[in-house]
Amino acid sequence: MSQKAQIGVTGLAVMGRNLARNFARHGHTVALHNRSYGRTKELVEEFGHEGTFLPAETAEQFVASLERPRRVVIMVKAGPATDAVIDEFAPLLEEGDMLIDAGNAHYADTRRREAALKAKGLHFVGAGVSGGEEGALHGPSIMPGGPKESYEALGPLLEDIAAKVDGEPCCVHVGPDGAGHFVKMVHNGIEYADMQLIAEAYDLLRRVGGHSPAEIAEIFKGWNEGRLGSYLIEITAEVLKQVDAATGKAFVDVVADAAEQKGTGRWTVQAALDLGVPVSGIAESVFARALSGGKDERAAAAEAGLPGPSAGAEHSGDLVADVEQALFASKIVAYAQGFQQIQAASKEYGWDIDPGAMAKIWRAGCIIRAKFLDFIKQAYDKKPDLATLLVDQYFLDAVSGAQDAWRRVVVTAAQQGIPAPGFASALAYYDGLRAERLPAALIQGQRDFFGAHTYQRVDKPGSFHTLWAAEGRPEVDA
Ligand code: NBP
Repeated sequence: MSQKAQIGVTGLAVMGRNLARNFARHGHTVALHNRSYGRTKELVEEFGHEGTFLPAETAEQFVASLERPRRVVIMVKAGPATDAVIDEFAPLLEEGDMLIDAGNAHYADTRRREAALKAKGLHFVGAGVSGGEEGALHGPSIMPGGPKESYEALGPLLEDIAAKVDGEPCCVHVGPDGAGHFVKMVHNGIEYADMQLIAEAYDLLRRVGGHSPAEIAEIFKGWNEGRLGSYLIEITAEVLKQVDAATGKAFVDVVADAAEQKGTGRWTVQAALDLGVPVSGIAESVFARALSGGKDERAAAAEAGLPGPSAGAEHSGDLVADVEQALFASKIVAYAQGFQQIQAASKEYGWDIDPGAMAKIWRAGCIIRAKFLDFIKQAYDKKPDLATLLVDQYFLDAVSGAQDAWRRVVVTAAQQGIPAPGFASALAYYDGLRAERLPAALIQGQRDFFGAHTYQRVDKPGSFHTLWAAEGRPEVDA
């Protein structure tokens, strides 16, 4: 074969097909492969005119059509399929060649695969790709991990097809081994929190304010022009103004109220638990989806008639303005927690992730793209080791400016019996963070009482244990 491809894509379902087209539209020759040849054939028939594709029926033909170092993008169903593809291709590749897993793999799988392939002299790059099928075609946000040296040969191609902000690509080498997939996972976790907070804002505007979905769509449209400006706010307005053609009702009223999940939110919370990072905003959003899907429990509660508050107090304030403040402040908390998780993992695994660069590559192409990511980037540019985003001046001012309204909204939700776990837990996190003394001191006392777990004192160094059973006996150095 004379002509060689700069990059190849194996796995040509919706995501792989669109990524392949994106590479081709940017002038790269793209080798194509899929387990079943039908998808490969379809792609060439439908979109062959968009660029230069080299379709292959077998893995051997595909590998032979790639220039060296070979760059093989894997875009298959995450899990055993990825391992199957790696097992098929690795023996056909040579030292220095790259396998790039652009699917939604768990970062622990990516770490395992990277270590195994490194031993064979191959580069394995776990790359997070966000933006769904539209993003894959028109410019996703790309979060590649893997060996730094692989980025030299791979980075320019990925940057070519990535979304751009002021000409700057939304793609950067995140860090070694599983760093890219970890960051993509947290991105999805933050997305869960963002969506839950938006849903709570809608619910309060509807149930407390009595606004119709169409009116709330207009409110969100207005918010999208301000500091909340983001893709998720924009599409929320679109969803809320949608009318169901069959019934003439608001679309949101004909959709079953059980939110589904694919698992990346859950992974984020599981990883956060292991790292000991309180991502309460993400956790609440995962649990809220689980509660919404708890058919049996909800039916039992309805049957038992679990009572709400006897009299719902009026909201004291401008509800729309207050909810905007509560939404913005809670969103800041959720992002602060997500970034803290990234920093904790970076430290744990020695990834050396630049958090400001993550904010930068999320500004376009991905689901959580938002105006305020610019401020996150600036915060980390000013102070890369920022302990929490909440102490950066912009965010500190925003949250302190919002807090009275935020508290009013949480009070109203509690008094009227409307669940707002995202708003309430974000506020509790904020109050926990700023507390001079936490009741954790009492917990330490309890732990020492029942398990002799010892405690530290505020007035002198060392570990102490109180002889609880012997009344009046002094504490001892442990
Ligand atoms: P799917 O996740 O639906 O996977 C379908 C592809 O996997 C097909 O090409 C299929 O080949 C291939 N495949 C399977 Br299934 N088992 C295989 C095996 N044992 N060996 C080889 N190939 C196998 O495709 P998708 O929705 O395009 O998503 C691809 C990846 O991108 C996933 O990891 C997904 O999580 C991630 N992702 C998706 C989105 C999105 O919006 N959809 C967004 C971001 C990331 P076949 O044609 O022969 O059956």
